[in-house]
Amino acid sequence: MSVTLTRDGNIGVIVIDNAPVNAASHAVRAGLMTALAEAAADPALQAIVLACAGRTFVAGADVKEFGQPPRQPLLPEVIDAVEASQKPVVAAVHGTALGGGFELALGAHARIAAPDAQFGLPEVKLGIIPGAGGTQRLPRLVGVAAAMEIAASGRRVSAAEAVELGAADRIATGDLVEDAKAFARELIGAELRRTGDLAVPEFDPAEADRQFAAIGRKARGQLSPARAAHMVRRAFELPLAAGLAEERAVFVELLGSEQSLALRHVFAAERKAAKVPGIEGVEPRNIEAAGVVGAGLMGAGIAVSFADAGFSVTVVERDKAALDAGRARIEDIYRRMVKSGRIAEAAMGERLSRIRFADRREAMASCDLVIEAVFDDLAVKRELFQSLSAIVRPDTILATNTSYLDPDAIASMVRGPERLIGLHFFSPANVMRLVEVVRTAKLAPDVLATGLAVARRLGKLGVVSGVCEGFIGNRIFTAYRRQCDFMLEDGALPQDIDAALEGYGFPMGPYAVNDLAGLDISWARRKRNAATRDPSERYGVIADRLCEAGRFGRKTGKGYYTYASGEKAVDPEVTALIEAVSREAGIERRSFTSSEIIKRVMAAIVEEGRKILAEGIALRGSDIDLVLINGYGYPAWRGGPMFQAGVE
Ligand code: 3H9
Repeated sequence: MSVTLTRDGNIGVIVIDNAPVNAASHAVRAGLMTALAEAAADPALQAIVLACAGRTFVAGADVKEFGQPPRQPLLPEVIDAVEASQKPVVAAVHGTALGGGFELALGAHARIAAPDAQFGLPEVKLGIIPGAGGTQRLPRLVGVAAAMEIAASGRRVSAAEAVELGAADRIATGDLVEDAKAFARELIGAELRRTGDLAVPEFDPAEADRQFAAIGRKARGQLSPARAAHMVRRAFELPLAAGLAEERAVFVELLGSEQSLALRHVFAAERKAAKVPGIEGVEPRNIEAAGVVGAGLMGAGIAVSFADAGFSVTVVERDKAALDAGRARIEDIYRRMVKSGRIAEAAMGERLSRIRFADRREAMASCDLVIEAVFDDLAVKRELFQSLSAIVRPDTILATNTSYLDPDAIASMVRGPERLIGLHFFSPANVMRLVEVVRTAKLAPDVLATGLAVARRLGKLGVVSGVCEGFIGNRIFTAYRRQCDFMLEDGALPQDIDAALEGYGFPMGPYAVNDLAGLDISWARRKRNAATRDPSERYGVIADRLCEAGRFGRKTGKGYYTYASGEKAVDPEVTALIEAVSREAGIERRSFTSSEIIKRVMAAIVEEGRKILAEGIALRGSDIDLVLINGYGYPAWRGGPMFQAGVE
């Protein structure tokens, strides 16, 4: 690690070099203080550029120091020193200026950004709020509404948006540091614009109240977003010094909170998930051309996800009609993205142009990776892969998106079974972040490494799973649903269970989710598996009864709930059906409290999780946490079921 001061005429250039992400560790903070003092004392220097070496500007405080006693100088002191400098300081931002990094840049007198730089205050995702002036300085530049949104969401802001909002001053057109020096020269002799001296612009308090309430609702039990938004608003009410002191107190309070501990576990878990024994140092294969077989709901989502990430994509369907339907589905996904403002019209055209459509499998011949997303039937998949493995190159990776079938049984049909991997996406595949990367029995290490690398390039989180029925996620979900179904028979109602889980922090309870996804798919699976079911095991029949009554969920207007009015509503018919099932089984119904429901659900999850760990299906408890959080709506701020249970 080093912080250096070099000179270019009358400009001092301070460069932070602390790989990998230039975190503001103690050494960086101390180094910055020394360099600033040296630049201040040097009469030959009239302005200062603050830049970083390597791939990014400071990406935040050093999270490894959290939980340790604080060491002087603290980051707020460093930023105060930057802001107080008598010589203009220009921050030259490339990569990601996040958290303490963004705050450091806000302390400078001007900010210039590389065109692809990004800014953000992701502290809320660690269960804390910015602790080095972010909530106090940002609203002085961009106003309360924008600052509340940025601080509460933790999202990244592009360089262009940062300039538009006023958080950055300009975008570099040439070499970033050279442009920053030129900018610094312009500021020599001019009055310094200290962010902290600016007044927070007036705002509409009623609008801010509405925004604040919406932030609280969206957080579903997570405290940090509302706390961050509140501190932004306080910037309007307090002088800078008082605002900074209050912000710091909230930061310190939250740093010691259970939620922050849990979210920091998730942060570490995400980085750990990529570290898989057996593939250390193994180079992933180069993937540029991806093929997707099947353009149903899942296939279309997968194709979009690859096109979004810059891959060239070939989509194959069995005939012209299915292909046209698939193309329409993909176009529809993009149209909705444009409509919601997530992408521009031009981006839609560009991404669509990366996708070509074909009704013959031979079109896959030049692909580096082919993923199948066809009907989940073993015979269908085995035939498909047998034929595909004769069409594609011998080094082309073949991936199945099966949810429940045995990928090893599919691999046995492939020429070169060591190249068949499971890539289990979650629906909608272009939105959901989780991909289970399924390690088949003969899988080559570099194919596994490629699976993880592709997931990462798609902007997704790859978690390695061994082969078992349902892999990590659906296997646990099945165990959890079983408990819920038993509770229905024992006395709870769907709305009780959904309310308990929503109260716990899930965005939707399991029965509301089931109605949305459709009850018929799992019904078909249960019928297929009926012959092999252990008759001595308890089996909940309510789902079957609903399906027999034609209640397949929202698409039929009724499932666990009724949607007759368009809105979800409790249906007395369902209550009667459930009570009848209990009666038939001779069960005396009793009521369940929310905490009892949660206890039973979590115990079921943890019990199945322990089995999964013992069998080596998941590498670590934290991988199971990531699957539940990113695939099933488990609230991240609780850290995950295994974290809660203390299972590593
Ligand atoms: C904060 O700033 C609080 C302040 O408001 C107040 C202070 C008083 N510290 O993610 P990657 C490591 S809170 C230490 O795989 P990428 C990471 O563990 C902080 N280490 O790379 C990994 O190490 P390893 C607010 C960190 O290219 C390596 O860097 N900031 C930190 O996919 C590579 O990481 C954030 O929350 C850190 N802050 O993504 C930003 N960050 O190789 C968190 C990363 O040993 N970071 N490491 O496993 C990120 O979002 C991403 O890492 C980043 C790079 C986008 C920067």
